[in-house]
Amino acid sequence: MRLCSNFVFSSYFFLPNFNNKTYLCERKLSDKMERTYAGIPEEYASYENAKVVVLPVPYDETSTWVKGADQGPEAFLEASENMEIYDLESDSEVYKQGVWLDDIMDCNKDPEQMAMQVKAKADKFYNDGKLFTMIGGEHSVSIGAIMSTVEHFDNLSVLHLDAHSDLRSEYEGTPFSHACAMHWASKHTNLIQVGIRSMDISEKQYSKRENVFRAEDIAERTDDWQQEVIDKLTDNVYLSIDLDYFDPSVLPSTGTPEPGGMTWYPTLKLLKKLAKQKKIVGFDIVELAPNPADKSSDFLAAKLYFKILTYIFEL
Ligand SMILES: [Mn+2]
Repeated sequence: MRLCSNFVFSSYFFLPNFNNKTYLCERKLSDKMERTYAGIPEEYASYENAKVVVLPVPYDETSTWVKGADQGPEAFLEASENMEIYDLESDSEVYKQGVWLDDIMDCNKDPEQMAMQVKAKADKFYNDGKLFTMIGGEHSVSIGAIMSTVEHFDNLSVLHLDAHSDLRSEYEGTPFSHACAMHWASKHTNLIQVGIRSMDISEKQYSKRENVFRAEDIAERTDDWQQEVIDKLTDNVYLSIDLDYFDPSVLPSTGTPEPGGMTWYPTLKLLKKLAKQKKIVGFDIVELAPNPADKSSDFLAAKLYFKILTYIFEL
């Protein structure tokens, strides 16, 4: 059980010289405690009672430019532990639905083997009736999750938020690369992409223009473009969010930032509509590459996750 409140822990986090005793106390106690998502009380964190499972997958083997997505899950968990877990918008505390935190995955280095590890985990969670959620890691972690989701839910759509279309059939010798994250989904699901503003010409053959909401088409629209996205989806939806979907001014800490991206509130509006009108059966948030000098991206990822859970269960 957590013995010190989130607020005390926050004091340590933001003000390291505020109270050195508190710091020492937290470190010592946390060694003995079972870690829970966002530091929630154990009564809401057991597997049996949890409606939600969160799988941290710190895989970063196929990324090509800025490395660091392997640090994403830890930064996400740390930010979550320092976040207020009451939601103002819905006047709710969604964690009381039960959130179980799996161990940080010990990933096989081979991308196909890693995908199969993720698939086996997702299979188990779906069989146990859980909402499957995952924190990356680079985007290749989504491939195994989507393969599993297709086996468990009929007529699946994948809603893919990203700067990049990720549709290559293979990259550097493997179809399980981050650059191919959505190729399999494009063949086996109804894939709808939002925020796209970069692709290779080789991906064009796999991209259906009518299923892509490019950033340049929507970023500055103030009408209800979100509903147009929802109307393209079938009832069961797996949501995959590459954080580089956001503009770098909103979220800078990611492996391949692209200018001209999306902002916070229009995205929340999309996610709220999605949760209200469709069944989100699982989701992932990937490509957080934390920068120790700027925690804002870690907090955005943590808050985004919390908001999605809130929209699924509390609206
Ligand atoms: Mn991307």
